[in-house]
Amino acid sequence: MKLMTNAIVICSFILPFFVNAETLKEAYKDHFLMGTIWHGYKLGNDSRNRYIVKEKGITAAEFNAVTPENCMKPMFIQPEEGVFTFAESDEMIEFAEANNLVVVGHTLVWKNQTPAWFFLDDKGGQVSREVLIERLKMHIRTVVSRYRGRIDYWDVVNEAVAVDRSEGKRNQTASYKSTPWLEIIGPEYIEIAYRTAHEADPSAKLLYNDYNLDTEVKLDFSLALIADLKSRGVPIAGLGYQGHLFLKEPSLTAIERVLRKTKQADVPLHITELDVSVLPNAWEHRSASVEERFKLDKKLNPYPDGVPQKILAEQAKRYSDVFSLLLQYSDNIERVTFWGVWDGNSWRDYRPMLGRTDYPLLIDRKFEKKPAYDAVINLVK
Ligand code: 9MR
Repeated sequence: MKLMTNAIVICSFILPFFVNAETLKEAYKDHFLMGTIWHGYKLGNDSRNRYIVKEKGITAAEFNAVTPENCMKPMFIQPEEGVFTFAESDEMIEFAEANNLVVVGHTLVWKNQTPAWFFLDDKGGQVSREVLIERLKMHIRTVVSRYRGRIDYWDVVNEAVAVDRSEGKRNQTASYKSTPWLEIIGPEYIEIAYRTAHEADPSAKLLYNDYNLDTEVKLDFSLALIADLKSRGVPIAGLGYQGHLFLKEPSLTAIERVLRKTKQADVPLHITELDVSVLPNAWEHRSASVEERFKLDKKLNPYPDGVPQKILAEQAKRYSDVFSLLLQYSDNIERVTFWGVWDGNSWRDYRPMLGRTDYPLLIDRKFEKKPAYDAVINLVK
């Protein structure tokens, strides 16, 4: 009798876990990799992330790919010329290997989070083209060869294309983004970066990663850039569409166009930084003064103490619509990575302005699955 009671107790305790055992990576295993990020020791602006163990647990259970959120960016990995800090990246890769996660290196060449020394000479003036090319190559060679054979994909160049919207929606144009890389080296910096990364690790697949590819001129420019590089034998293996979405924008039509045109161009696609903000889009206020920000706060930060169920349901529907499209094009999609493990650690809370409370991911602030999680899993059940 006692044995039976024990069995019942054990079954009723364990069974629900088995019933709900399906995880994101298992549910999507026939379609694409499901990834998340390594937040590392950073939680917002705080460098003491008390939740890292919890984040690692969810990552190992639910995902099969991982991208470092910050620790591999130039300002962290080579803060001073010739001084490399690999400890956190090493730790992330060991964690990934122990848990069979595909590793995405992020990122080698970017405008942001690159220390000023790259672009300065010893007198504080602008560095010469030759020296900057050497620094670019040295950075890439050192970082990529350290992890040779252990990093599956690299976001080599990040966000190199800009859109000029000043002439209105109909007359947008895309061009190379103005950055010190472009100004000092010229557009060849892109080709040099891919060739150098390939030499340092011929087995790594090299991606070009950008946001707002749902803006057609930006998508077209990026695909033309990839086609041009490929035609000259530059090893580039795919396009990364970041996918920082809002509840209502961009439209599904614009998202679908990214999937369709990329497939037509025969360029494998990665969704690299997916999240769905439930807050108003505040990017136009990014340079707002503090006073202005206070005035805007309530409008731009509507759910500081909790998000209504109705909004979570809207978000679940949005995720479901987006994943339906991704499934339709899954033969050309290799990976979908979320930009965050849980709502309690998201860049959306501190960009474009500090102090908002967003709810963009599949797991909530109590580490519980949200309606959006169920919506994504239910699509493939
Ligand atoms: O999530 C990252 C955040 O912690 C950093 O402060 C920020 C700095 O610009 O970068 C965030 O990640 C970005 C990614 O590396 C590239 N695409 C846009 C992401 C969100 O800003």
